[in-house]
Amino acid sequence: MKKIALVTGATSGIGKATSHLLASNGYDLIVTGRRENLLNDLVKCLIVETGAEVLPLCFDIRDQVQVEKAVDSLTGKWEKVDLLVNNAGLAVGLEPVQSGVVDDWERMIDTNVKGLLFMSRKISSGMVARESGHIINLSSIAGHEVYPNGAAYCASKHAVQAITKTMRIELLPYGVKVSSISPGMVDTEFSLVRFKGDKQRAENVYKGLTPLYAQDIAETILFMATRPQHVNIADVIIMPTDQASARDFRRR
Ligand code: NDP
Ligand code: 8X3
Repeated sequence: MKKIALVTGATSGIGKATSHLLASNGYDLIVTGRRENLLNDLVKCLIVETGAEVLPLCFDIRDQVQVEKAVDSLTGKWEKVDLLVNNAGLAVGLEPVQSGVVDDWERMIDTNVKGLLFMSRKISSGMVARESGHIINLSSIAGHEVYPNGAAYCASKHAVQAITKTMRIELLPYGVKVSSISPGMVDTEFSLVRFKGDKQRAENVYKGLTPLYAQDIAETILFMATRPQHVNIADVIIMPTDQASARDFRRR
């Protein structure tokens, strides 16, 4: 029987590329996001291109009621999620704390931390009962380092690291793997979202250097997900060659 993967934030960027790669490599998929049109387009494309079975779940991960309703709607084989990729997340704004926008902080913390917890809570309970499964959390270089104007985002990704490490201990008795992947700069809709639709500012982030692409992260996630049962890749820090830290870049 094919394994089931659930990828949050599959409408764009890393989640979309990961969904394509998992579907091409023997997984049936549950894909989630808020933008229903993009989700439906993705489902059609995945079915045609890969022959995988694909189920869309459209909801806002910040809303616990929506998360519970969506996961509770799963029946039959879809209830048995083998791989959860906790990918949905975002940065909003780039401001020092003294002039930070509280709504931006709330969006980041509610999505990156609480949303990831809501999903993990619902999906890991089945993994515990079945004594099998794998959770891969999208962390960031910002989960290991900090940079000015990024307090709330860095805090949210440090929280992802803490949740990952805690869950790895909690799920140890049940043989459930918990991993994180911590990318540096990846060219997705991330910067467009961070700068609230300012295309020029978003493009400047990647100017003069070669960033990572979503496919690079998807390939690493597939590798992590397909190790033998006795191997758990705990965390992967993956950077563009043109980036040495959260603050050091080689631009030409
Ligand atoms: P994108 O903006 O391209 O994709 C983000 C995805 O998250 C979208 O599918 C979006 O779907 C989903 N999402 C955001 N908010 C919500 C919400 N409230 N409810 C449900 N889904 C939501 O960014 P990336 O692909 O780059 O980001 C994916 C992950 O990778 C994030 O966790 C990010 O922090 C992390 N990351 C990104 C890096 C980068 O440089 N790009 C580097 C390191 C980590 P929709 O809008 O349809 O809801
Ligand atoms: C995204 C990478 O450096 O913008 O997580 O925080 S960074």
